[in-house]
Amino acid sequence: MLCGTLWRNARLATMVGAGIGVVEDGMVAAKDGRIVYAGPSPGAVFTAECTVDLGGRWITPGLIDCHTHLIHGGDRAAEFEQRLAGASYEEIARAGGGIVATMRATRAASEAELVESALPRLDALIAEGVTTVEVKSGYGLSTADEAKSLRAARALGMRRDVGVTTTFLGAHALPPEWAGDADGYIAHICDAMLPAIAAEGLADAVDAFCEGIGFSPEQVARLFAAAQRHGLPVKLHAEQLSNLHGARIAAQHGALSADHLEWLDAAGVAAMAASGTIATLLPGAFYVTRETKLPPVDALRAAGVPMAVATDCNPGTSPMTSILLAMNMAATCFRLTVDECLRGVTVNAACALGLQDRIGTLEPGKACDLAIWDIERPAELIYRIGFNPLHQRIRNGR
Ligand code: DI6
Ligand code: FE
Repeated sequence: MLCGTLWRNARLATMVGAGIGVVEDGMVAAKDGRIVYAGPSPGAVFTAECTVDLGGRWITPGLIDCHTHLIHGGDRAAEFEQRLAGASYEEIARAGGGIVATMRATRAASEAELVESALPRLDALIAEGVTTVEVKSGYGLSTADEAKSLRAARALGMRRDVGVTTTFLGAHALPPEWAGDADGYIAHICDAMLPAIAAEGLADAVDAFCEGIGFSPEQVARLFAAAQRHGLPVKLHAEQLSNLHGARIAAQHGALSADHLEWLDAAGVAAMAASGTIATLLPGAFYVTRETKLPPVDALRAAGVPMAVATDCNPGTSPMTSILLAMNMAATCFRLTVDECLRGVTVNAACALGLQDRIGTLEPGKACDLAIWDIERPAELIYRIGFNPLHQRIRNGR
């Protein structure tokens, strides 16, 4: 069979089956941007236009960061200093800082400025082998500013060779114009913002922040019903700072993922297991907020809830642009295994975006998105801190 590129003499972590699907003497063949073979050498007989001998390097699927807030104006370094001096994240938020401070900076920025300021963050992820990134809005909090943010997110995918999926997070915080009327703001999102954003095709999913400083489960349920009327899948920031039983609402709506989950209880785990909702763990936010409550990883594992791992890159609780560090923190802080960390940024992250048919594993028919690593064993990707062993990143076979 004639193929475009053949990578041979490689070790593969295919992510197929349980574990990470190791193939010790493997090869990957690509044609027209897709994988046509990934498995043991010699496998099928290929004639390739280009053959690359990887000298025993490891190939994983291109990494997927399935939860980021890459698009935002400004930064919150001053709040970081306030927190170092003793203020809590919730105190700062209630005093008009936090998400609303970033909202002001985001509203003040043009679409082009939002793109330019996000590119260095995106480039940091790309440099670590990320080939797909999810980007949320949620710092505009008006129709025009949310649409601007989502257009900026889509533009990132045109400025760089990376897959971008967009998530509308209008229900991230209550903007000042709606102070005291969260129900009114949710109705406005359902009746005006979401229809406008859906009509322009700007969002691939809808998310909300279910929290005392965010929105109640009842409000989230109204939003999710509206999202489903527009045919959009849903995700939820749930049980991050307290247990409002948001994961149950997410599960009831067949959410792709529920994210954070430090305060998730047994009933929430069971609901997620029943609905097939992915648990996206965000150890960067756990670390930055100095959370001590651990997500119920043992219970999630026992219930068979697939776990994803992401950076949550945002200016407040996770100013982190390293997916490798997110894996390290998931292992060290949350006790995920090496295999769980790797599945968390590949196959399970693909599921959290509803893209499991296109990316996330090394399998024929999937996009040929690869990360090629200068390592001897996969654990090195997770064990080192601040070290990047990426040899090469391949997207769509190139
Ligand atoms: N949870 C978070 O950790 C981020 N958003 C959310 O809903 C924080 C966003 C911020 O502080 O800017
Ligand atoms: Fe987030």
